[in-house]
Amino acid sequence: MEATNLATKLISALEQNGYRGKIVSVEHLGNLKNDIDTLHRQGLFDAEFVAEELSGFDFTLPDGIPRAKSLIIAAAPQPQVRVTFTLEDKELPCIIPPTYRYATDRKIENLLRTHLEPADFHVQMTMIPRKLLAVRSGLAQYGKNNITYIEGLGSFFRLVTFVSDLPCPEDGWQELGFLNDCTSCDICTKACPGGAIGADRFLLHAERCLTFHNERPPEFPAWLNPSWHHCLVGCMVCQKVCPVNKNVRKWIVDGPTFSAQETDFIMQTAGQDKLPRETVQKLDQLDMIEYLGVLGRNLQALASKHGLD
Ligand code: B12
Ligand code: SF4
Ligand code: SF4
Repeated sequence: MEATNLATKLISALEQNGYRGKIVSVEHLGNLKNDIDTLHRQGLFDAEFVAEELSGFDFTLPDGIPRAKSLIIAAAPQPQVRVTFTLEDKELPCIIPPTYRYATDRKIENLLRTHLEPADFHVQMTMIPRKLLAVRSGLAQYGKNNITYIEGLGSFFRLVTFVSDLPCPEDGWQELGFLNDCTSCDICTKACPGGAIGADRFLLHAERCLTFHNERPPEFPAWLNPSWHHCLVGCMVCQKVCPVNKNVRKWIVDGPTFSAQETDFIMQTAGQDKLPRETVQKLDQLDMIEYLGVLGRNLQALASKHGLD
């Protein structure tokens, strides 16, 4: 099949499976790097953020795709998941925000492979700035809260990116765009508990974001009021208050319940090898294993808030 048709078919296949996607030329890898480097040179990033988050990006071409020609970005709609912990005999429901389900990354990768490999094309997942590519490719637009939005999905989707040797038929590279709705709105700015969405600049003050602190150990900084936490990890405030999310903000599915004994193990931050197999399976199913080191501390903050400690 001709590459142009295959690219069109690939985007349709993503849509038929409930995802959205775009393809741009691999030459834009340099543009993405340049966008990030420019902000870095302007001294707009906190040092801890640079060390922990920016260092995770890889702007080099993967060895596995020697004749790389395109970048593929895909969005997978995801709900909030409500999981229930048990403290003594009381239930503590906790929300896991959308986008913590890594499983969709592999599903999308498999879907792309199924279409590309018979035509001798290849894909490899890549860790590049995904919101930036989503907006530059025309897949999404920024909200003032720095999260990206897609028509019909609000901001409730996880982004994933790939490098491929599939030629890019046409390139819709765009200027950075943001939602029209944001021009006369500052609801998220006012609602953000840490003041991370500054009125002084568009770029998030990441070091003031609850997510930045509750995703990593060991202690919360002194300025962060533990009662602000309302999710197992992450934070939903700037997405829930946003009017553009009115049709998705109540999209919550129920996840597993953790018994009093399981909750106790997790709160003691027992290592994976010390947890019962069933508990590990439940956490794994939620893609929460990698957060095991912070779940106990976060649960403690939520328990205190609800008078359950
Ligand atoms: C680092 C990171 C974080 C950090 C920093 C967040 C940040 N804003 O950078 C922390 C830990 C704080 C964080 C928090 C969250 N994150 Co996060 N995070 C990432 C990660 C790994 C990289 C993000 C990144 O590129 N940062 C670097 C900055 C420079 O990029 P940027 O924000 O796009 O900045 C651009 C804009 O500011 C723009 N810009 C600058 N000036 C101007 C001016 C105008 C007018 C315009 C229009 C644009 C513009 O240019 C900048 C780039 O050059 C991505 C995964 C990935 N690989 O991309 C997930 C990701 C961005 N996170 C995600 C989510 C969902 C969250 C949380 C909601 C978590 C949660 N549910 O609890 C919060 C939201 C915080 C927020 N309001 O942004 C999703 C977003 C999905 C979506 N719908 O957009 C991603 C894509 C994960 C995924 N795989 O889906 N995250
Ligand atoms: S709350 Fe308002 S300003 Fe913030 S992202 Fe939504 S529409 Fe934009
Ligand atoms: S995720 Fe929470 S803390 Fe972070 S910017 Fe949004 S409202 Fe603020």
